[in-house]
Amino acid sequence: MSRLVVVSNRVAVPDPTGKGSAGGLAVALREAFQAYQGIWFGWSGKVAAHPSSQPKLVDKERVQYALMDLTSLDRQEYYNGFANRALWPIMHYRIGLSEFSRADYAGYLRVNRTFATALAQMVRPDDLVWVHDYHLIPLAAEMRALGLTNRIGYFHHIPWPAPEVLGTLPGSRELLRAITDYDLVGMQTDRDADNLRRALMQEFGAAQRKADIVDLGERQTRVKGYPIGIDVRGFEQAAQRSGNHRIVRQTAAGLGSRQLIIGVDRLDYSKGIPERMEAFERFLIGNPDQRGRVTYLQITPTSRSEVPEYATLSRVVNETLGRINGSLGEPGWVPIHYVNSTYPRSVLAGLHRLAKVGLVTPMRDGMNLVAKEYVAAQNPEDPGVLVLSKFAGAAQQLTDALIVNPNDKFEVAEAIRDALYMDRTERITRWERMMNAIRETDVSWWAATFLRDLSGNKSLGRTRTQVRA
Ligand code: GDG
Repeated sequence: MSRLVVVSNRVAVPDPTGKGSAGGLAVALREAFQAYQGIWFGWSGKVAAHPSSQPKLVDKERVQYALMDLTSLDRQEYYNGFANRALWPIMHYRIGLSEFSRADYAGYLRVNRTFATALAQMVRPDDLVWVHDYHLIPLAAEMRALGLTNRIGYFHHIPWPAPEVLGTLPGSRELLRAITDYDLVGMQTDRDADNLRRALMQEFGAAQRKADIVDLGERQTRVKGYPIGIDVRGFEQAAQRSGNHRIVRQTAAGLGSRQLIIGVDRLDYSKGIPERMEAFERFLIGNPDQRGRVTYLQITPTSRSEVPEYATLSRVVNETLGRINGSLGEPGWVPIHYVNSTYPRSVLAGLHRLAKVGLVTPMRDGMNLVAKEYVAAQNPEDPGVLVLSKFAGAAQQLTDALIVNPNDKFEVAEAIRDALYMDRTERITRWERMMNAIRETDVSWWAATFLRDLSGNKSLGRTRTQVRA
């Protein structure tokens, strides 16, 4: 039986106590690992002065976790540097925020090579290899250089920008070349898949065969949209059972008759948090009767705090928040509640269910799982309304949300108002359609569809002669 080898930047080894919340990818892959015996390879998250070239192995149920440590220079150059300061902003169309350094890029390639060398010793010829995300774009190329002819697939969790935007990044041509060493490349949306295919055609004169196969002469790569889903059933059940949770009860009691508006995002400039706060401010200014009647709760765990642009964002968010609460708040009413804690999924589900409006207004997002979680958590008899950015991948599927341009705070303010005033019949109709969409493409569907395409399409396999020296 062929095994499934998953590779991602960070590896989520299950908590020995069974507590703790499984991260998104862990949930996504849980079922895939039921169908295959598996290995999950990646960075342990730890830094060591002299890391071993072999991974530390931890066996848990059907999965063997293979954990690599990095040096602090690796972490700085590969992770904080090239992946998060150069690639992430470009992929999110923020050319001005992208900080390229040759040293970081060399570190990025070095860690990919180290991972490929360690993997090459573990992978058997008929194993399926599934690589995740922008930290590891060159991994297949490094594995091919070591002679591996396995089926290797790549899923890109974040947006893939238009060729003109990607082209501003030094090294992007090399990354494009490297991505063709995958047999299958999955994107969140057809639009992103189209962006990558266009870049390959423009840079290398690749021909497009059939709808989604790009032909570069000596090799072919399939580039296709696979919108990632959530565990709809699990989230629905968590929301139904959440009423007794202390934080959910206290939040409900604290609201009294006020309506709750919710936002849940990592502290990241792609999520549009200060812009959203300003849209809410605009809503309160334009609708003075709503003051004291709504509370906006923004849950924002901090992330990537070692990257300077994130420290700047943190300052901007705090200033915006302070200004709005100071100017519009009243004794006994704080317009925006902002918390940086991380809550268990069950609490998040319960808070989503309490909220009459889900505000998901990223400036750019590969998919945005929060949008789907908000929908799944609603009470079918009295669902809330999702306000969703047109620049989230989720907007391609959730067309019954109130779709907005997050750059226009007046438009977002109007959508907040429309959401709060929407009658129950319309809320139910919209919610049912969105629920159908997320049920049809839940996380099991996503993993199974990607793996079926990766394992099933014989024409995508490579022979040794196609492997570059
Ligand atoms: C990347 C892409 C793509 C948030 N706060 C807490 C918490 N979360 C959970 C949410 C959700 C997840 O984190 C965030 O997922 P998103 O999709 O919204 O965003 P990214 O982290 O940027 O993820 C994105 C995704 O990959 C998957 O492919 O959709 O576009 O950027 O599940 O609920 N979870 C818990 N406590 C929190 O306080 N337990």
